[in-house]
Amino acid sequence: MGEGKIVVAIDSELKHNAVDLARSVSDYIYAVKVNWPLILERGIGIVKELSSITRVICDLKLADIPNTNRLIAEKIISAGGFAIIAHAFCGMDSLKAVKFTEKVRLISVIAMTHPGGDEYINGHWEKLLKTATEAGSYGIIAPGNNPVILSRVKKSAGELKIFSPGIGTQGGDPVTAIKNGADFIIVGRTVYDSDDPVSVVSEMRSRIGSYD
Ligand code: O7E
Repeated sequence: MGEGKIVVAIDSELKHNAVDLARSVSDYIYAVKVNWPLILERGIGIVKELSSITRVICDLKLADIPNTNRLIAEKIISAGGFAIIAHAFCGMDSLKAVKFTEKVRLISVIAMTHPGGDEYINGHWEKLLKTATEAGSYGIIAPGNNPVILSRVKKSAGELKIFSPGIGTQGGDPVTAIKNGADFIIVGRTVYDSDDPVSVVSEMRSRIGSYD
């Protein structure tokens, strides 16, 4: 398995087949993240396929009642997912239902990267962080393109791993995000829309190399 701080979000196969892409960049990355577009296209089997290449973070953005969250989480774990992303705003019981066994690595969303994030969720990150922590999260999602929130989250996050999207296309810079507290940066379009994903990822890895 590769190490480092880069998580590649594979949200589209318009340019590159997901399995080929994961294989080509696997030495430079920590994990791939799969979201609804890829799972709807390929089915849950893609999680198993990619798991033979690298860690697979399953970003289903679970945001439901506990029973439904747990049913989905069970499917993801049996498919071989490394971690599951869920929204913290549904509350403690819903998050705990995702972490139904010690085997689950739960990553909870506490703040977001897009402008709409400022309308609701980003004003509540402190409370959401508390819920995420008490639910037994392994990590949290905090915006890599928002230095103010990210650096505040870092000061309060304790042992939780911080995964930060918003790098590249959404304006965040990899090195700045890491300096502000990201343990891992999540990068999508900048990689999967590129003609040469290996160069993009290897250059990013060498830029952040001293922080690895
Ligand atoms: O902008 P890109 O193309 O680099 O893709 C970013 C990826 O991170 C994409 O899969 C998107 O769904 C995800 N993401 C955000 O962009 N912003 C957020 O606030 C949160 C996530 C994310 O992964 O959260 C998990 C819920």
